[in-house]
Amino acid sequence: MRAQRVMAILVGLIMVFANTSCQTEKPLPEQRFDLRGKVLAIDKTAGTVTLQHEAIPGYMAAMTMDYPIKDKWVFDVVKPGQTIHATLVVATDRAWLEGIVVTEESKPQAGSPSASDSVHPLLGEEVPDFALVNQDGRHIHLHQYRGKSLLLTFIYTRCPLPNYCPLMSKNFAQILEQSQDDPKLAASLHLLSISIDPEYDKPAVLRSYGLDCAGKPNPFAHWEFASGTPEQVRKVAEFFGLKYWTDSGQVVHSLVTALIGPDGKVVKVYRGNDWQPAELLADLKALPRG
Ligand SMILES: [Cu+2]
Repeated sequence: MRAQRVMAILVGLIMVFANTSCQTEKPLPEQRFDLRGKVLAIDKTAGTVTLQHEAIPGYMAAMTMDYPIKDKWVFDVVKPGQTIHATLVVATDRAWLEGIVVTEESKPQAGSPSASDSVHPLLGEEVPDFALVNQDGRHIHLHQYRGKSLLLTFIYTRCPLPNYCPLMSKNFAQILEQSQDDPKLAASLHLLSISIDPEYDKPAVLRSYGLDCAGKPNPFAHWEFASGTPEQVRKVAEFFGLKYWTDSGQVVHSLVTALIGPDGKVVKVYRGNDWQPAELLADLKALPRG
């Protein structure tokens, strides 16, 4: 079930709407799109529905992802297997569904999708010495951060959905900023955003994206942005259980953020986009300082 959920938190992009800055504060007008799709799962606690939906021409490819829903009644009415029609609302910092109408009841199906994906990595598992290339074109490898608390996440600079990659970068910016209140914590913390679009996110692109996010005066001292060869990125992503692929030129992906302790072992994995910077800061503070 968990693996299904992870699989389900998928996002697409189109460059026209790309909001590449993680510091954008200007509210954009809400955009509304008609959306039709099949409900794969419902999570009443999280307030989300996993929808396998058709393409939104000019905006988003057909894909499967979790959408927040504000109307509580939906969770008592909508069932997996139904086809629904809804309005996708995309605002500055979030997206959700409203105006939901069930258009077709579920049909019995022969065989069900398997949830055979195992959840990686295991807590306490040692992170291999993955090699990547940072925003300065320098080769880096993960063991070089041993002795520090390493917080890593996966993004790509052209991601258009405000509550996916741009939110991860905003959260990271907030964590970095708030860590400054505790000089010991700040000194022992390193952030790493890994691009899953290495063909486009070359060092120069990551550098300019990172300058927007990481602040001054020494932007990359505690927060680096990395990609590498597609194979290098794939290996890291696989280890952390991140799913991504390209569909009609768009990157479809799940979200995974991981905290690695000073000993190089996985402390905690935060999936999806509903974790809060405060929660992560608390976890960081509880770690032994290397
Ligand atoms: Cu994204």
